[in-house]
Amino acid sequence: MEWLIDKAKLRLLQGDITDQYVDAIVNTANSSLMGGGGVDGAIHRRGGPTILRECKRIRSYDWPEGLPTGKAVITSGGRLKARSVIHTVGPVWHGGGKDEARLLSDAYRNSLELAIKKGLKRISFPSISTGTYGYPMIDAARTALGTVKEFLEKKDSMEEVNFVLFTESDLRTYEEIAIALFGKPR
Ligand code: AR6
Repeated sequence: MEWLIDKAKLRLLQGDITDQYVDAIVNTANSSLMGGGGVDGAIHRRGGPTILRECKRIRSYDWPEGLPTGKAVITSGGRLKARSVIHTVGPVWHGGGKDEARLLSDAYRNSLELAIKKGLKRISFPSISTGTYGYPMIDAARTALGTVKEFLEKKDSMEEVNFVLFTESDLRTYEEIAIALFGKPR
């Protein structure tokens, strides 16, 4: 499904984020930036060792203590089809009372802001925090889509924002929330 928000296309797709041919894909990293499972594992596996090398450099120059939750950094895409990878850290779900929604929103907004700063116009997100970090899909979808909508209404240099959901049921959840927030798709 697809919507137009100001001048930008917002699309919901089912698939593997590492297949995306865009300016940047977003990685659901952890604060070590040293790789992991899920999206993070897939990106490093398919993107090759350059990405990890760049992450190590970012750790030693910019974030020696690790990348805080909600922040974002950028590396090249290595062997991926995507030109760059934006690494962000989503919150671990603790039941909703630990500022999770604000931190999740920060992860999306800071990723978009970094993309714009680097002149990148087409970006693909996975569903941040809804795997290993245990964030409930419905709540995550509401925050993810609401944050992107607000961002696109304020800034007009982004051309395309895709959400790549791994399963059909995750895609349906995002679609329901998107229809409630944006109205009928195009
Ligand atoms: N493409 C698209 N979506 C995917 C893919 C893929 N290749 N693989 C998994 N998903 P997760 P998190 C979905 O665990 O919850 C890592 O070990 C998955 O179904 O990747 O933010 C990091 O190093 C889920 O809905 O990220 C961190 O330690 C969503 O992507 C930690 O996990 C996110 O799942 C981050 O946990």
